[in-house]
Amino acid sequence: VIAGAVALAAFLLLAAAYATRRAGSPPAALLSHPAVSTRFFSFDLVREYPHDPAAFTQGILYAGNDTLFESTGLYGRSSVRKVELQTGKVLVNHQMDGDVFGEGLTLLGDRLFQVTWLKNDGFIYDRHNFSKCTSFTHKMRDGWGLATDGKVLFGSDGTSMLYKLDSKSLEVMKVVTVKYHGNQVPYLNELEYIDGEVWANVWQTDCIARVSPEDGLVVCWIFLHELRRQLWNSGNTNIDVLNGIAWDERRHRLFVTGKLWPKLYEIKLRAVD
Ligand code: DDQ
Ligand code: CA
Repeated sequence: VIAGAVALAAFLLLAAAYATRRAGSPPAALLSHPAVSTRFFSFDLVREYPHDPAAFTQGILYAGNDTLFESTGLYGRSSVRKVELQTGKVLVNHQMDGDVFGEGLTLLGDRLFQVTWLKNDGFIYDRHNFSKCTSFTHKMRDGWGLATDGKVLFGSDGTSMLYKLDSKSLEVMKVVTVKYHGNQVPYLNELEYIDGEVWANVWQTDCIARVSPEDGLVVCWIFLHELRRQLWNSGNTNIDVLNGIAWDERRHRLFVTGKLWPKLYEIKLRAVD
C-alpha cells in the first residue's frame, strides 16, 4: 500500500512538472484571469504643446478653459502652478519651501490637494489664490499621486497600493492592491480618474496602468515608449520619466507629459490587441 502511494505521489509530481514545463507555456496565471481580460493600447498623436522643461512634473490635471494645474518636485524647485495649455506659459506660480518636494495634485471643487514626497504632509490651496493654504496629514506610506472622481480622493504612495481617501478628513476609506494577473504592480505614481478607472503612471516605466478602483485589477496597459524615444532622438537627453496624466472630461482630451519634458502631448489611444 505504501509503495503504491509513493508511486502515485511520484506520478502526480512528474505530471505536474511536465504540465508546467511544456515548451514555451507561460504560467497559467498569465494566460487567463477569472475577473479581467487585459487590453493593450498604443496611441496616435493629436497635438503637442510646449511644456516647461524645468518642471519636474509630479501631478497634473486639466482645469477647463485650456488651463492646467501642475505640481512640480525637486527641493528648492517645487511648485504649484497654473499653466496655459496652448503655450505652456506659467500663468500663476506658487513656489514651495525649499525643504518640501511637491508630488501628486488634484482639484476638487475650488480646492487643490497636494501631497509631498517622503512626508505625510499635504497642502490644500484655493484654486483662485494659491497663497491661501492649509495643510493636512495622511496615513498613506508616502505621498506620490492624487486624483479624484469628484467625491473622494485616490492616492498612491509608490507601492502597489491604491488608496481611497475621504476628501474632508483625509482618512483612508479603502485600500486595494493593484495587480496584473495576480502580480502586484509597484511604484504607482501620478494618477488620473477617467470614466470609472484610475489611470496610474508606473514609475520608471513608459507605461500607464488603467486600474479598476473597486478591486485593484489592471484592466488595460498603455505603452508610451515612443514619446520618450522621440524626445530622446531629437536631442532631449536630460528628460526624466513619463509622469503626468490629465483628462479633459468635457472634450475627452487626454494629455500626457513627463518630468523635465519640453512637451505635453494630446493623444488618442489605439488598441493593439
Ligand atoms: N517620486 O516621484 C518617484 C515619488 C520621487 C522621485 C524622486 C526623484 C529624486 C530626484 C533627486 C532627489 C534629490 C534628493
Ligand atoms: Ca493627473
